[in-house]
Amino acid sequence: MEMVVLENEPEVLMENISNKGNRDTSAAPGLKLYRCVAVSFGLLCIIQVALNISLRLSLDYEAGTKNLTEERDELKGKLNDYISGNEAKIKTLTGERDELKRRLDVLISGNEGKIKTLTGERDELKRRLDVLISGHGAEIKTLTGERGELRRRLDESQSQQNALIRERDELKRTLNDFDQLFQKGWEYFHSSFYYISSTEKTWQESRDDCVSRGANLMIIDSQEEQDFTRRFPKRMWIGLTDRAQEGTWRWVDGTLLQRSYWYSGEPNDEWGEEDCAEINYKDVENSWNDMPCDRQIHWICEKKMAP
Ligand SMILES: [Ca+2]
Ligand SMILES: [Ca+2]
Ligand SMILES: [Ca+2]
Repeated sequence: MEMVVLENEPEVLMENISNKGNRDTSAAPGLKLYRCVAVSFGLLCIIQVALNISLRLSLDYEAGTKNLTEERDELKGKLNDYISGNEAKIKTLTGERDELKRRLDVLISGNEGKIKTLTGERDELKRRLDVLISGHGAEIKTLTGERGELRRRLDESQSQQNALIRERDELKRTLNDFDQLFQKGWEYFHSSFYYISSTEKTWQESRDDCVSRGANLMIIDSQEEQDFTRRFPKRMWIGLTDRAQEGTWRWVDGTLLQRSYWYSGEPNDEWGEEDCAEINYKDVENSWNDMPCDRQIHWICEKKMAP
């Protein structure tokens, strides 16, 4: 319809132009017609180009729209697929979760029962253990006491044994000493050994000899010892002297003379200096005499042994 209208327009236009030409100029009718035809053809060409452009644009628009629609639909389909896929997945996962939850509940309830049982068993064991421990505690206490007593007795026995060993060793030594002394001609009497010399020396030399034998000159401190000296028919030095202070008789161990056995009239300090004592008068109980210390006679040593 538009084209029809447009096709009629050149005639109107030409008429208008013709009219205008008539007003502007006074040219020939043939030229006017030619102009009209040319103008009309030009307009027709312009209109045709415009129509072609419009048609092209229309076709492009339709194609673009179609493409966009298709793309949209495709995307929509994909989106739906994606959603439906995810929904299925979520559904599956939800199902699996519910199943797991159910199994977990079952498991928990099963474990609760088990835990309850185990707790009961544990408590029972603990109770029995306590009983056992307390029972053993008493037993241990008793055993500890017995062990302590046994240890004490063992220690006692050990110390007794040690004492016996010491005693045995001491006896062995004593026995050995006895044997040695007997072999060297010593006499044993009342817990002492006595050595009676076969040679003669001064009082000091005699004393030194006794010391060299592990003894000293005899100290007479009992009636029995005094009687013992009478067995040997010799003049013998004994360990008594007043050299340090005249008239004050001391034994060689430093003790003062208490009980004495001087012969009648002795000590007389005869010759001005008689400061050493000897056994002289063997035929009587009181047999002592003071005599100058440098005289040489026999001597008697005494070695006290453990009683
Ligand atoms: Ca003595
Ligand atoms: Ca004297
Ligand atoms: Ca005298």
